[in-house]
Amino acid sequence: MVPFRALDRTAVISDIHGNVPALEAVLTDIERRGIRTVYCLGDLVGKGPQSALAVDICRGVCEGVVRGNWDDVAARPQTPPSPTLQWHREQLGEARLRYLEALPNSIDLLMSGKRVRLFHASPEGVYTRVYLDVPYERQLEMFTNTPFTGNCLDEPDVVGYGDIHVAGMVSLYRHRKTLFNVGSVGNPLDEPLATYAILEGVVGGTEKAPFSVQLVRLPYEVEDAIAVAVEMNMPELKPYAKELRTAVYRMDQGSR
Ligand SMILES: [Mn+2]
Repeated sequence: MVPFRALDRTAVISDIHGNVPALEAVLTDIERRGIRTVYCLGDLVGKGPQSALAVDICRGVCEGVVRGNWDDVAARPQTPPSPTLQWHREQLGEARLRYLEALPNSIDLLMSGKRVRLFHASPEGVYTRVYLDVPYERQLEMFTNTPFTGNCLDEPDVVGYGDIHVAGMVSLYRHRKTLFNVGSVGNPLDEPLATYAILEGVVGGTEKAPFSVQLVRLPYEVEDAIAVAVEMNMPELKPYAKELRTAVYRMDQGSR
């Protein structure tokens, strides 16, 4: 039998969107499993009521955080100003907005000899959305090096991302690549459960060793999260509450 080094586990969370009850449920679950390294793939803020607290918690807990589209949009003043965005910006305050603006685009790790890349939406930028069930060639483009990801020597073997709020995994076996989406902690649009991923392997290791991706979905107090939004008189409360309860995107509510 080949002796392997002990395996490390890394949690990858994303799309918290100011939902602190969901974030706390996920962080408790991570801690209970004895996992100490957490990365966050962006969209800490917006949509939900507690953006400021979500930023402060993630900043304290996460080894690395990348910028999402909501983080990017919240960081700049709008012309003309959107009242909803303005509400979230006021909760955050100037120092947190500057923190969000300065977040990196992507993070590269080496795990069990595999190059793992983590970003929010796609290698094109935070605003280019790619669903998991796009054609094979489009899935493959998620592995390209671009000015946004930084032009590293090698393309990644594994890509993990957030943005779509739908967790899942695709094997691009013809190219020996794995694409996974970690889902959303605070605004899931697949099942009304807080979702995140766990990577297991030898961190920094170039040797061949086991590598796995696990998707975790866990119940949390959805009604507590809605109650916080009610208490804070958050704008766009109704569609938010319905999304949390049903995990159906507000634009699709009529058709599903
Ligand atoms: Mn998002």
